[in-house]
Amino acid sequence: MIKDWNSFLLPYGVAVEEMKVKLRGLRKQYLEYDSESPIEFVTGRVKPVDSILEKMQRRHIDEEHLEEEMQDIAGLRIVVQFVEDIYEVVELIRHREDMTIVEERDYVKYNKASGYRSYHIVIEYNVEMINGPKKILAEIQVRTMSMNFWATIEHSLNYKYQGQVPPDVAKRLERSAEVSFQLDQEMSEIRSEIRETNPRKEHD
Ligand code: 0O2
Ligand code: 0O2
Repeated sequence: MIKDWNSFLLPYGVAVEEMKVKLRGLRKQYLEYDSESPIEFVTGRVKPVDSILEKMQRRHIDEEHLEEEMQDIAGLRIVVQFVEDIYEVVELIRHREDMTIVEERDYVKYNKASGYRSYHIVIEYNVEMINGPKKILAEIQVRTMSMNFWATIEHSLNYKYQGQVPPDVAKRLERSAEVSFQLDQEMSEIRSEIRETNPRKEHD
């Protein structure tokens, strides 16, 4: 029985704060070298205890295996402009020495039945605590602004209906996910056409 959730969650909180700074640093670097950044913004959170308990029950995870089996206690989200930027950001993370990718789920190419799209990366991250180093797992979700718009609304509707979204609403959400993805593709096409007619130095 985890009696002291605060101390259990402490390394996750430290990790989320550190990773937010590091990932926001990527945006700063892009803007330093170019006038635009594929990364729009980065958010992060430690999963609230009630959500952890609910997920433990739903996924039959016991406390001894919580650290290995619940990969999103520490969650980071990177919101980018274009679909191609998702893969660029994933490659940036892959080459970092302070984050080790242990699992990847490409829900961009292979969307979920709900219509959900995002690229999920599970990483191992080392946190230096006062009593020594501690390795934790964290989930990074990389998605476009359009995917984020859809997921945020779908998430709140799910919450409102307590997971029991009426079938007609679910169908409309599924269709709107497709429309939203078409918008992403159209934006990418517009950008590449603009770049062809008006090439910038970096893309020559
Ligand atoms: P809710 O509405 O219940 O989800 P900052 O001051 O900007 O440094 P802050 O305010 O601590 O940081 O948090 P941040 O990074 O702006 O964003 C926190 C919110 O982003 C959370 O809201 C989450 O909704 C969302 N979020 C960010 N990353 C993730 C993630 O990886 N997974 C999930 N599920 N959500 C994420 P709240 O506050 O938890 O409220
Ligand atoms: P939160 O913090 O409320 O967002 P599972 O929870 O079993 O479905 P698994 O296998 O642990 O998922 O990991 P997965 O599917 O890679 O990622 C789960 C997280 O992705 C969810 O967190 C959501 O943040 C997001 N997600 C996955 N599917 C959907 C979806 O259909 N709609 C929306 N809006 N988000 C989705 P949690 O655990 O739900 O927690």
